[in-house]
Amino acid sequence: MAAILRKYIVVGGGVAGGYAAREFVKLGLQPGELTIFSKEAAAPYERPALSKAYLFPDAPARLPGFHVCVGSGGEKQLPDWYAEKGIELKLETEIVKADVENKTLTTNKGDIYEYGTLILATGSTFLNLADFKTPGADAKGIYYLRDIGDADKIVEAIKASKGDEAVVVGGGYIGLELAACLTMNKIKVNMVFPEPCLMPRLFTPELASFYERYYEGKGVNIIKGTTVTAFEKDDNGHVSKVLLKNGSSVNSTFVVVGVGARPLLAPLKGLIEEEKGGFKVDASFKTSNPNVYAVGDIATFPMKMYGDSRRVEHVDHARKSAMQAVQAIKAAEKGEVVDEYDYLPFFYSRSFNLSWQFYGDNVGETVLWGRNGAAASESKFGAYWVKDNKVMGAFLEGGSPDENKLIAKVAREQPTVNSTDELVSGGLGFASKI
Ligand code: FAD
Ligand code: NAD
Ligand code: ISD
Repeated sequence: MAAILRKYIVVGGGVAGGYAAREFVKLGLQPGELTIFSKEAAAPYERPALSKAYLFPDAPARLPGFHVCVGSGGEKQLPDWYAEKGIELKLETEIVKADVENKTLTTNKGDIYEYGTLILATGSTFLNLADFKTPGADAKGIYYLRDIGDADKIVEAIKASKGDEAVVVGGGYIGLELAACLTMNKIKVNMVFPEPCLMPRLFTPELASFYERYYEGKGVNIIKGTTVTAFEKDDNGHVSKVLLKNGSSVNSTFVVVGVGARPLLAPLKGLIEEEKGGFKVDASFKTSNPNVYAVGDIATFPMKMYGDSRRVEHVDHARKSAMQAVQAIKAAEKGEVVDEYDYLPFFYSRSFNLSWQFYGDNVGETVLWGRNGAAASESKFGAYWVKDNKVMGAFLEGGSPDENKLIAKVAREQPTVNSTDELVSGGLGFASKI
């Protein structure tokens, strides 16, 4: 079969795929030059909405409301947008085979495409408790969340729940956001995670104590320091009880699991150099193969600010890395080079009436401001991370857009501090002087 030739191919129609399309259009794209393949049935959308407004009991977000690029204030790219720009958007089409010598890709439908330049944007998938061989992990009533299909199943389970308690497994992003959404839907939530505090990859115990108390105040039962050892099923194969390592158990017919993600490297795995679990790329997101770029969750890129290399599973980086790769590709065609990617890490979450943002690197000593010890208060508070007298990271709960910009500036500029007292007393005022 003759291969279908395309100047550019993007594999993955998620956040990075959608932002790459916009950047190609912005920089000049001829009809027929670009094909985007996505396993999903929906055109690229802002994935963060799935663990937030999509699950709200009132006026939930639904497509086409959150197609990219609305999450960053851009135009909403409906399927017609791709057609109007002459972009072939092949939905429900998986790339199952790649040949980097001949620059070809094979779809699950048997079509063969040949690319000039390939951008890989395949994202991640959730870790499944069945992979850890947790007994009963195949029971009905256990949900995971990555895409719209998963979110729809959770919406149906919320509708069908009849006063039973739910268990949320994991104290990371999915755990935090799903515990809040289920509670908003009047479902009693038990949250189980192995660490001593919530969101351990970012929060210190002191910082976490605020969120833990807030969640408990909303009725969430937090069970820390233990894991699920097994799920019991009823005669219909539906989960009925969650057994924990600490010897206790929770009767529950509704379980949501968020125990981390794994980057999807297939079908290029083994054909391109890897580093730290992702495809190794340079500062323009070019992989070890000069015709192949990798962006978003799957890319391990040079973190210029910190002199190391990292893989980042967050939306801001997915958007920016996609734009950087397309700019680099277009520049190379003119014999030019783009500035190196110089990423300032940015993580955020929203749940209940809470909204926090973090910028920079969470290394060194954490200095909390705006709260007296562990006394829970809904007033504004934050934290700075200080290493070798430099402020490396900044966190703010409840900040306005302008205030969040201030803490981003601190993390970017890494000001020197002589004493942490000035951070505690200055709080946000310290940031406003930078
Ligand atoms: P994705 O957006 O996952 O897109 C990858 C796409 O590629 C998918 O459509 C997938 O089906 C497709 N694909 C994979 N393999 C193939 C193949 N072989 N052929 C064809 N198509 C393929 N980050 C934040 O910073 N803030 C948040 O609030 C936030 N909320 C989130 C909420 C949820 C529920 C989830 C799951 C993630 C959230 N994230 C958030 C993380 C963020 O969404 C991801 O980091 C981001 O989507 C990564 O973009 P990506 O394009 O690399 O991957
Ligand atoms: P995560 O890495 O944020 O959290 C995983 C959590 O799982 C850990 O904190 C730990 O508490 C828990 N855990 C690990 N092993 C466990 C076990 N055996 N039993 C019980 N708990 C266990 O991952 P996630 O929350 O699953 O999120 C998945 C992906 O989605 C990530 O890429 C994340 O960045 C992304 N996401 C991001 C946001 C956001 O940025 N606001 C929101 C939702 C999802
Ligand atoms: O970045 C985001 C985010 O947190 C969302 O919920 O993008 C989405 C959009 O705002 C949805 O419209």
